[in-house]
Amino acid sequence: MTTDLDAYWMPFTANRQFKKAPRLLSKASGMHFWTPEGREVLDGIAGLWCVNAGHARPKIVEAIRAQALELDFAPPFNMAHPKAFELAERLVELTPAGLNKVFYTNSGSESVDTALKMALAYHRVRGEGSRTRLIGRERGYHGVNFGGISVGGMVANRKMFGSLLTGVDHIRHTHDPVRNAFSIGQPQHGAELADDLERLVALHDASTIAAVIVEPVAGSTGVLLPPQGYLERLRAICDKHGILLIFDEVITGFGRTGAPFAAQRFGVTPDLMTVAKGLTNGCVPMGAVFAKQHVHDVFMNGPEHLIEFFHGYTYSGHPLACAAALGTLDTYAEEGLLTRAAEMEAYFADALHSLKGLPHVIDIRNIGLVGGIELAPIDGAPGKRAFDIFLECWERGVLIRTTGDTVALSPPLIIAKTHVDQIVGTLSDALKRAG
Ligand code: PXG
Repeated sequence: MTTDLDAYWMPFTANRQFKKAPRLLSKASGMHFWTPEGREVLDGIAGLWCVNAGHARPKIVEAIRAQALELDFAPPFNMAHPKAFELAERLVELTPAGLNKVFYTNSGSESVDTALKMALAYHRVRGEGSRTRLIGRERGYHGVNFGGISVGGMVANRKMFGSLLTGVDHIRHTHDPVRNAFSIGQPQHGAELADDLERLVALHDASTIAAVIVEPVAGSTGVLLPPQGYLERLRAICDKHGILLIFDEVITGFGRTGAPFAAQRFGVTPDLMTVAKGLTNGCVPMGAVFAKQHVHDVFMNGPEHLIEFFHGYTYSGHPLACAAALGTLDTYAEEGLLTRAAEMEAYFADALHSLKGLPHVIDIRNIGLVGGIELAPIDGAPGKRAFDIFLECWERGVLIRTTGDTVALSPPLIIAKTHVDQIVGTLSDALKRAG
């Protein structure tokens, strides 16, 4: 057992607070984690929105083990290994129509920066090099690399890091608790917020804009759903002005909203789509960008012996990641997990919305197997109320996640109704005790 916690500088963690009272996880299986002391903890957040098939699934474990023995690494530039192609073919069977080219990365952040670079290069190779502007959205989260924080909309992730990318602007976020609080599923009001893109077109001119990136459902910034008609309108405005639409599906991909991808759930297809997390069930780091055929094809016009896109990572399409992803896709398919959230949605929604009326609950949001419960902040201590609830749930054996004063839930898609009851029951007790 590790005793010295000093050397490890932890990511996105209050290091000093954590090290005074560490929360360690040392084992996992199915819906559960265990602490080193052997305490069982129900996983209400699929690790970190990634372990969609539950923990330690045999097909995935075996695929990784066998791959490590057979081929540990193959260079991805000018060389390849068979599973990278096999996986790509399998993936494009699942994606929305037309998104049939796959570029591999190692994380969501890398997927986002890859997609942004693809969008810029796409316009340039087709002779519209003036389209250099990237548009994000307030309250967006697109990982932590420079491209992602530039188009992202979380001030804490941006303010420390200088001038970021130049030529970036943001459309308004869609969170509107005054009109939409306690909506079940997609809120009714706010499709017109997509028109904010027209405002930016009027300001900058479409000829300067390369792409717009949004999360179909924003996760990290508090589970914000697209108002009915909003994504359709954004798609139409992008089409009208020749702007590429990028969906960041790092959280929503692989079954989270009840369809393989949120693009299918909402019936709106982007030009580029970023994924990570559920691609390998969180077992081996991997991300990907899916591109529409026409985006890919404009790159394929130069001399055949030249590299078409000067981009890639040493670990793009790593053999262990490809094997893990293939094992993951098998598990998803055998157990119908990519549509299971749709079957569980009504039960999950009823359970969540039963928390309405408990102390401090000011909004509840849900779609598929994603839930957000927003609490009124403590005066002068934003985030503290939700964090106290998180600690209380942890003590009572349920792992939840908080962002600001919103509790976020995103359980593994294998969840049973009894687990839903346990999560919501524990939250309910914690909320009542928080009084
Ligand atoms: N895009 C989106 C939409 C994400 O949610 C990333 C990109 C970056 O992925 P990587 O693999 O580089 O971390 C994410 C990551 C939370 C939470 O608590 C969510 C994420 C990461 C950490 C915490 O909601 N999402």
